Amino acid sequence: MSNRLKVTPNDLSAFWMPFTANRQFKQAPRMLVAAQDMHYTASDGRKILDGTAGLWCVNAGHCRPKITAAIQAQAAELDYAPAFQMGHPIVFELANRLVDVAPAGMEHVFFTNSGSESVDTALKMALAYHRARGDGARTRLIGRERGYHGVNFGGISVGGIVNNRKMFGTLLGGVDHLPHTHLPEKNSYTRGEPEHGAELANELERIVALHDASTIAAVIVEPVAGSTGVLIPPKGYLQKLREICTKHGILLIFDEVITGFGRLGTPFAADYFGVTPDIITTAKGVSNGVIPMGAVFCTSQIHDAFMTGPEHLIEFFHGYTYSGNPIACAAALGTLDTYKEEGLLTRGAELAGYWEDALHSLKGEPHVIDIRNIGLIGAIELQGIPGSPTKRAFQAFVKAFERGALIRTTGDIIALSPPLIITKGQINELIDHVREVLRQID
Ligand code: PXG
Ligand code: PLP
Repeated sequence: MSNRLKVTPNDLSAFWMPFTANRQFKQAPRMLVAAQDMHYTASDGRKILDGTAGLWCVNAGHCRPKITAAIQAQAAELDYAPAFQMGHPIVFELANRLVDVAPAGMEHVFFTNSGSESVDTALKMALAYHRARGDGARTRLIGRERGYHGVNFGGISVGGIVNNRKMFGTLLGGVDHLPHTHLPEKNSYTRGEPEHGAELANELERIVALHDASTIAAVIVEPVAGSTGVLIPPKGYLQKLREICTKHGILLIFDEVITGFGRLGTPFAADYFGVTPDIITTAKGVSNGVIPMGAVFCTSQIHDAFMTGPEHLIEFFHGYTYSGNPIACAAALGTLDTYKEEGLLTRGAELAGYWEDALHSLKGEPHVIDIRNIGLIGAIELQGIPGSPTKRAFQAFVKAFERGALIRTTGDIIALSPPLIITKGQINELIDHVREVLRQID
């Protein structure tokens, strides 16, 4: 261990932590100081089994040698290069490699630094696409209740999580929302895709009837809603959404920030469900979470609509200082190499059945009211403590960390999404931790 790891921060006040109960955390901090493969090391030296791939991003596991080496070599060779009106070779190489693993039809890539930026990029791309085609009245954006699309203004506007929206004013105008697809009374304890609820896609027809299709630019949904507690689409739902969008000339955006890069046992959720959107947003797994990066994929139809007018003019007035940052590109190439060598983009399919059985073995444990799973994602929904929502799940999170497992909670739902390198033995270990925790909490 390097000396740096031995230093204990003695003043935690300067860092305003994101999505954290700052005052509570700073009274009893949980610190991670190192990581390797499936495990973190806590500051007291304990090994912590990573049940969440960090924040759904470390799909290849931690500190993988190819990724580390790629970053080190790139940092010493070309650290930064301007992204506007200049290029460097590996960003082009990476774009080609990404298009190769993306669903057929996704032929161009726009780079960002996060999922939130990918979402705002995709929304702007959709609006500008219609305008470039002379269909500039298409300005409305349709999201979904309980959707999470990051924290920038576009993303929270189309998103559907109340706490992420209510403090921040009027957001973007011209946004409407589909209903969420969570039907616990009909679909509890479903393994994989639920039977009931495909008809909820028809709500898009109602929204179209209200606003008229000629005013709607795009629909954005997570194929599987992650942050809001793992809501798996009912059988046929995404196909219906696709049909309705196509019928009305509305672009369909899949936000695959979580589902992209192997989480469901296929490279993308679009592959899993056999539904091709017009735009796919990604981040997280694109670079294994190691260096911030996001990537927005689109069809040639969208890209080519911009490639008109005088050739010396900028076609899309959008981009980030760090779009395609060379070190982030190197991390992503090292990540893609690791995925390929170890078959990680499809490994989830081999483990999904085992994962499903292990998760559902928690049925009947204290507080459990539903269990959901797809690919290498699982959710265990708990009965909340009356009058104190989130408290029970948070207790589970703290207890799990004390026992040596990192789990994630949202509301009173435990969400699990381990690195795709997890073994069957480690699946048992993770589920046993959760079982013991459920038996211990109030
Ligand atoms: N879209 C989706 C579907 C996401 O899941 C974002 C956009 C935003 O990405 P960035 O990189 O800006 O955070 C996300 C991110 C959780 C959790 O535990 C989920 C996310 C981030 C942090 C925690 O549910 N999803
Ligand atoms: N704010 C200021 C003052 C800037 O100059 C820039 C970029 O040049 C930005 C914000 C945007 O930063 P980024 O490109 O990293 O998103």
